Amino acid sequence: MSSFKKRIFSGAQPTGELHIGNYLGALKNWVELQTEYESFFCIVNLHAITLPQDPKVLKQKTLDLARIYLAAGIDPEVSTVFIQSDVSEHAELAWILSCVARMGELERMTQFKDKSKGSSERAGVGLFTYPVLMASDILLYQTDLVPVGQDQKQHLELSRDLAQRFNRDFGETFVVPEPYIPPVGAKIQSLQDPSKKMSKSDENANGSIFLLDDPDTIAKKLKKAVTDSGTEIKFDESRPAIHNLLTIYQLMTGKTPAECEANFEGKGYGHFKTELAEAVIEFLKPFQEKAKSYSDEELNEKLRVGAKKAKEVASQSVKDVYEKIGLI
Ligand code: ATP
Ligand code: LTN
Repeated sequence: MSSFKKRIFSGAQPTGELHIGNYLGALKNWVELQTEYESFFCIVNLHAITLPQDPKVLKQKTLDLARIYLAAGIDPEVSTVFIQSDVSEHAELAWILSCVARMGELERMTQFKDKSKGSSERAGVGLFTYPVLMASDILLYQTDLVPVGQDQKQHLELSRDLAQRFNRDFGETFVVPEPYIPPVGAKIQSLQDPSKKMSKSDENANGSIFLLDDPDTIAKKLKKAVTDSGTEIKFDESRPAIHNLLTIYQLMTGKTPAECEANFEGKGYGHFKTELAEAVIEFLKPFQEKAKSYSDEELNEKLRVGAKKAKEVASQSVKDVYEKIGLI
């Protein structure tokens, strides 16, 4: 591992099924950045349990997410890929940072407000302190850059605030991380409601295209996708449904916005949706084949190696923190 490279860290939760929003907003950029940076990609199973999970399903989903990371193009020979709970330092630093974070700043987190459905009486404490664990993930690796979708921006700001506060109170300890939010694709919207983001936790499966959906399902979901009034197929912010579908087309084909618009000039929505479905199916085909090719044993072995590498870095940070705050 070269020590000249800056670091990136990111993660996804092993809950639900990954959709093309997760891919276009996050994973695609992880893959693109992995050689330029020293990279750590984590499966954040401790974050997953901030909402109820079936233990057997969680275990399987954790391995399935590793499969998705690799199929998307993350190369475990280049990047460190691991499971969060295999590196106990994540939970250790989270406790320390929870003594640095303030109730007020956590109360302002919009994800907590959404996921607790406005009722803090019944919400788990872990759901409330979720962003502190996320800060721990990031700060442990002295991360420079965190590639995430738009929805994680507020959490990233909290991570920066906690790093700065800790550095101010105890002396230079943490790198203050920067978010990397892609200019296009940071917020892919639901196919059924373009005012909401495409989400794993949406009850309506027609709103999302999952990375492992078969061609028929993809074509059906796109056929049912809502459109706007008007007929032109153009990038127009005031027509969010078509804008969203065109963004997906743009990112899946690698065409420029002008090429995308030219491609559909004078064509109707039906034609556009068929061509979009073909592009998505074509794009996902090699990915789906690759995902099937890894055995559980192979994945477990790669994750074991990843955890070992991650722990070497994380344990240094925890030691430093313990010294700074007077625990050792
Ligand atoms: P949910 O989709 O249920 O809200 P999540 O955001 O908790 O799930 P994660 O698996 O933790 O999902 O997210 C992985 C990454 O995908 C994060 O960087 C997140 O910002 C990004 N992401 C999630 N939804 C979208 C979306 N609709 N468009 C772009 N990026 C997204
Ligand atoms: N909260 C993130 C997942 C996550 C993460 C991280 C992302 C947990 N720890 C550290 C980047 C860096 C989400 O996407 N829901």
